[in-house]
Amino acid sequence: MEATQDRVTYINAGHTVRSWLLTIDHKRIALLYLVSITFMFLLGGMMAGAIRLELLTPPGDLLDSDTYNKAFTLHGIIMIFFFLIPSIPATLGNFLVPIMVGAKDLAFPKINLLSWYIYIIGATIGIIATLTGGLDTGWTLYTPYSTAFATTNVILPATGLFITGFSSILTGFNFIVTIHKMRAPGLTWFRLPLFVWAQYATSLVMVLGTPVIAITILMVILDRCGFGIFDPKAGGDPVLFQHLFWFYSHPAVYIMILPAMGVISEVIPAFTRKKIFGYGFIAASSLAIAIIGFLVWGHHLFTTTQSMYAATVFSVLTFAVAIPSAVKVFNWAATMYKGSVSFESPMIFAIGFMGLFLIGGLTGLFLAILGLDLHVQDTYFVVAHFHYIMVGGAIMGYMAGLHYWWPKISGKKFPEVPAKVAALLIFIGFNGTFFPQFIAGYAGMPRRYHYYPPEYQVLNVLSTMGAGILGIGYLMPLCYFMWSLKYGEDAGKNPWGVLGLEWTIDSPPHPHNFHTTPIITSDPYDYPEMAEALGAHTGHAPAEVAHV
Ligand code: HEM
Ligand SMILES: [Cu+2]
Repeated sequence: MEATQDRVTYINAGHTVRSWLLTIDHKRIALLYLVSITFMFLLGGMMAGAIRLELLTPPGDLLDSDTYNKAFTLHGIIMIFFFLIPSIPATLGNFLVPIMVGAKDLAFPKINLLSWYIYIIGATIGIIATLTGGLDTGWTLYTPYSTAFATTNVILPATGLFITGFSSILTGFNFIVTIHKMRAPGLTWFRLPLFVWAQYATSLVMVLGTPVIAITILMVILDRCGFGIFDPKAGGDPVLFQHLFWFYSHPAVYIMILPAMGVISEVIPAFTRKKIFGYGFIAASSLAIAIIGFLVWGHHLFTTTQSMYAATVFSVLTFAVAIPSAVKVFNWAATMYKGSVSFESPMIFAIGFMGLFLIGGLTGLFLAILGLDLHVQDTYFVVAHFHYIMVGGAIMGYMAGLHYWWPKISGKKFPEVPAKVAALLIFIGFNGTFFPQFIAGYAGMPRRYHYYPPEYQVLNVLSTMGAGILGIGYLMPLCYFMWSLKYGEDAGKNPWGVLGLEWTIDSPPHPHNFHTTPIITSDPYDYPEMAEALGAHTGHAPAEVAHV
């Protein structure tokens, strides 16, 4: 094998800061995003830490109420808009979609760079807004609070969000065109890796949903200037805002979870050495989620002026959208059934994803029951539910993907033992943080208060302890990934011995990915065929057989 130092890779192709800031290589742009969103994750994590410390004791002793409001608002905004929405698509998606379709780059490399700059401009405005007074409306920016009552600066952060939305739209648009037009010869739609299908479905939601939130935010800005769209004093309707907000923000949940599902669909067959069970169903369920996801926003308005009949329809549709998710979980489990499962770190994260996402999904069904929602709406039950989806699900998937593809991205292996420890700490810390919140919420503890009756303290102490463990778990990968860059062994083309076009090229890849355009002659996940080719004794493919 050629040593990494001797050949041109996308990393050593240029050394100047300029060569990074003006790059149009999708792999370099993926790294620019990786660094930026990691910074935002740390920032949002610090806010979470402040919230948890405040909630350690019943009285509001650490943060006063105004500061507390700002802390959870900024935590939510940073984690959702500046970390989780871009996370998998902008890093792993940017890196892998062109490689997985056998192309040199995305369809519009310059637009890809533009979308990073737009993200940076939006995030910078968001940070300036934080430093100049913050925002206290909750990440949901509900009217009339955000329009008529908030004393903080709403217009500046709203402008930041408005701008950031365009980055999402451009990335989605780039992926859609790439997947339609740039597939290598022989790579038919039903030979695409499921990660690409998931990115495709996500991109549809990004392109169709994001303009709605952009316009809604613009309307909030206008209302603050006295327009009267949402402000009842001026003849507006505050509930209209909730409809528009959730028309985007429910689908946005799928922007966060679909890419993670795509990662899991790659990792499970890889470490089970089996063909994925029900390829067509998994691909179709991504599209079904993207489409039905647009029809359920009313489940956030069960306790508003929405009519009983509308609420019933939204309840039924919410149950319906759970079906394609369940199809996926079933198919992953069926893939593992009787497979030769091995427990490398990406697989541990993936199995963690399955368990946590299942709890998140099932508690979502509790919330879709009209009577039950009256009881738990705006309590910690809801906070626990969405963290099971977004952190237990989406971030766990992101972690699985980062670990799985890190050797490809960096060309280096990371140490397995600390990675397994991190996966376990994250799993334990996560459940420690958020499981008690189901109980506290069900017992009536409302969200967004910094002051609570003493009977909830035990559960809150458990939750804060869990958060400490979780925090350590999240910091560990940062350390061993950095360590691996300097001290890690060379990964070679295919360190896991798995199938997939990305594992046939160098690690880290050449700036053009492929030396010759690949020609695809078989289906993805053909592990049985691979085992046959190897005489069925190891089940692990050397790099040469890892064709698609
Ligand atoms: C990517 C990761 C995360 C996302 C996307 C996320 C998202 C959110 C959102 C949307 C809220 C609601 C804010 C609001 O009520 O306006 C929230 C609240 C909260 N989050 Fe997170 N969060 C993440 C990670 C964490 C972590 C790691 C912790 C704990 C260590 C945490 C602890 C909390 C707490 C305590 C609240 C306060 C809820 C309240 O008072 O209403 N979050 N989070
Ligand atoms: Cu929803």
